[in-house]
Amino acid sequence: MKLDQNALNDIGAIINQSRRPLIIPHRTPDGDTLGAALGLYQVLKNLGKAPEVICFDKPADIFEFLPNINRVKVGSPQLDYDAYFIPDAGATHLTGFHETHPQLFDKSLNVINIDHHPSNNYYGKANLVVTSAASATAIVTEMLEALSIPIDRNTATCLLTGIYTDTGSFQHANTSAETLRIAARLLARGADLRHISKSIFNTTKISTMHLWGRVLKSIYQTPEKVTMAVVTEQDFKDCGAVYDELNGAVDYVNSVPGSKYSVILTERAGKVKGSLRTLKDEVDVAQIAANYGGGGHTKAAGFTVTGKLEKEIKWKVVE
Ligand SMILES: [Mn+2]
Repeated sequence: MKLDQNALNDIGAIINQSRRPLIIPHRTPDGDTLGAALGLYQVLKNLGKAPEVICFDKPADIFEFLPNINRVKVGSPQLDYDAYFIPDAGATHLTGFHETHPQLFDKSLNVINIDHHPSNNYYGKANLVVTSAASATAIVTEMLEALSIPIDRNTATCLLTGIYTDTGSFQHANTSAETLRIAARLLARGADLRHISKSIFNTTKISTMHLWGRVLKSIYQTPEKVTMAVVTEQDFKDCGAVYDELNGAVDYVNSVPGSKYSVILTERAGKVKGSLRTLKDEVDVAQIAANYGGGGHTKAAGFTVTGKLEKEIKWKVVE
């Protein structure tokens, strides 16, 4: 992975002079942003600093195994820290603080933007954006190595969690030889892969299973070979499930044979969200999502539009 040397120098300098850094994972935090945030938390603490982690949303229960997860505070930060790490936020609004805390994004503060999304607009004072990286945690790993900051066992578990979740347990197209080499180095430093895989992929709540049942039942394929699934607000209510519990269902929808790409449409508070995935080399779902004002990666993208879902039943006459 090619890391920008100027960005590395700036980040090294900011870390050196910082005593009280804040780490901000993106909202509805996933394994990558949390793994990066808590990995950074651990190394900064090991360096004798007093780091804090503040997130717009509460982390989902499946991340309870992550070292120091109880350090993640939910709320709105004061801007009196001397450094700010924002990992895995491909756009400023994904932090949840773009309107309330515009100073975070006008380069007046020591903001370190570490990300792998092509949509990233370099909003930080220092920007470590590597779009070829499988995850923000992979970039953090290489950054710490380049800065000669030791990675201990807890940090390794946090960082490997992000690589594990963003690659769909090393199954997605972003799993390169480099990704596996980075994962191997984290394993060598004591990362607990068994614990990660058990916590993330072999633990499913009943409400989640019920929700996935609704998703799977709704699957259909269009004549253009687009596999669709739909989840309404009522489905979430009926199952007692929250939005995060949808994670993972999209991979089932994407596994239908002959599918060009797959879309899950979900309804939430007057908005319809589309999650797009594809296993086809020649299909770029980021481009398709862009038609609806969204974006993302070539193999995994999304969009949000205002509206609600309405069922359309087609009738025909048969002899
Ligand atoms: Mn990520």
